[in-house]
Amino acid sequence: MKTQKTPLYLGLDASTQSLKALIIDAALNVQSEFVVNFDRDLPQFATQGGVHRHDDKLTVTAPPLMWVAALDRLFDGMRAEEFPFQHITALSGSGQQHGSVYLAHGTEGKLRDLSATEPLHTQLETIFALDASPVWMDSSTTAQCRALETALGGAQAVADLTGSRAYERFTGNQIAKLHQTQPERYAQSERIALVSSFMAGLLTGTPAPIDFSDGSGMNLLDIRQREWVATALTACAPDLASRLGTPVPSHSCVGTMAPWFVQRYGFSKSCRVIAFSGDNPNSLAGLRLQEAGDIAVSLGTSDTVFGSLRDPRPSGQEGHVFVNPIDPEGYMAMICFKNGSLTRERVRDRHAGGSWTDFGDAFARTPPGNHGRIGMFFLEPEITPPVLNTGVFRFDERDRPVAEFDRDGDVRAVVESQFLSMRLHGERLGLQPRRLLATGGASQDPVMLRGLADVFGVPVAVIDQRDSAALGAAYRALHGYRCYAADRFIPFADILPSSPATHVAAEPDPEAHRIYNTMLKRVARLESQLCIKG
Ligand code: 5FX
Repeated sequence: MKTQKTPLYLGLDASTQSLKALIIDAALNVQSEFVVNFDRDLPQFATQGGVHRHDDKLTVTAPPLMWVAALDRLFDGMRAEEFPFQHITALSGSGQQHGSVYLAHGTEGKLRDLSATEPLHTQLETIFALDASPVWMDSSTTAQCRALETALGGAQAVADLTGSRAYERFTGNQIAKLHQTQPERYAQSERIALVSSFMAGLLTGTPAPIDFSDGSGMNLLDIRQREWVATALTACAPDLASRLGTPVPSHSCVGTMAPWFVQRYGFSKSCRVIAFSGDNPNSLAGLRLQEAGDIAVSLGTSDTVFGSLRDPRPSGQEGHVFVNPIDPEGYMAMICFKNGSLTRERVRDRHAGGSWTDFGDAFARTPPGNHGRIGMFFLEPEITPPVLNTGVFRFDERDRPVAEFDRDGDVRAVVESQFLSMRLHGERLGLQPRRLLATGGASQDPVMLRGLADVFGVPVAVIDQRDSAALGAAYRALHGYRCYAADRFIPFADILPSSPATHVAAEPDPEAHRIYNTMLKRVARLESQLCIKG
């Protein structure tokens, strides 16, 4: 490897399936990337897609020791390629959100007394009070969610305080379940970390604080006061505050690299570790969505909409508000839609012979507004809006249910209803788009770009940003380091100018947009009739 002498900034991404490192220089150029895939490279942990699915079909966990072994493997691989660790000025990271790591009494001593001749994972086998960490795919805590909502005065009350109603995967509910079902394990846990703060703690050699942004995915943090909600902690488990530690702003410097990394890999003793955060907050940083109104629409297997905002309106029904990872005064909203690309593909396969070109032709044969017809395709149980009964729900121009549309009508309906739903639920949380950045597999498709521009009434740019979480972590390493060096918060935009996506791929058609404004109210009404029916 060519020795790179300029200061480097490293972003680690501990995602569900892999651990990645992405390195940038001070001019924001990506210098190199390395990856360890859990299933392929660490077969001894026998994961599938990085997780273990349990027989009850609801419990999903990952072995936390695997994440330690992955760090050994990643850095060993980089050393084998003569990576210049000594030039890394600062490092930050990203973790899959919501997952929790239970550290037994005595962990701090073990982190302090590491021998540089041994890998981490053989020395840290015994630090875990629980060797199966619940992750974000777990949905086994419905009873704990209802109990939290009852304790705090209902779903809207939980959302007003913590940014989201009680969700099964959110960490507070996971902790409550552990305390109720395995109290001895809870008692053994001296610290409880998120995946993000756990990884940061390995690097600094001392348990690292949870950052405000990833901490917002726990149903425990007051997103306005930026402190734990005492009633939520008490409702989940006793003596929880000391186990969680004090949360910190996401740009905080949480330490320097522990001696083990300095001795074994040649990191500089002064290499700073900036607080790690969740993968979605890091993606927001990676796409540089610092301006309120810059909203990303990620069109993937599921669709996600997220963006920065100043005046959030958390909903007791859907979506999430997190503290913003790059603006300590701000917020980010995020909404997940389970019926994304796969659902569009199923309509394409049925009506366009599997061809996106034919799908596009069918879309173009019907006018915006589909002659007043609305069709909602919930081929998977939907998260937003919460609709459990799967199926296609078609309505005529007077909102009367109908069994079928013609093929062109179905094609237009799936695109329009999905994007109208995104706009509706985004607006409910306070997202007001100035422009959209489309990312993900389907974001280059002209049909999607036209639909997004017309439904939202704003220009749409396409941004092809793979590894946005790792890149965001590298950006935050650079930004956090500059804040640390200046001893004050420096606006992210002063260091990383706004999103690089400048090429507008679609401008809205005002006439089509007017039609969608009217349809939006009908979609809201029709959706609410379908919500949570099993
Ligand atoms: C967000 O709330 C989620 O649960 C997922 O996007 C995880 O963060 C994936 F890692």
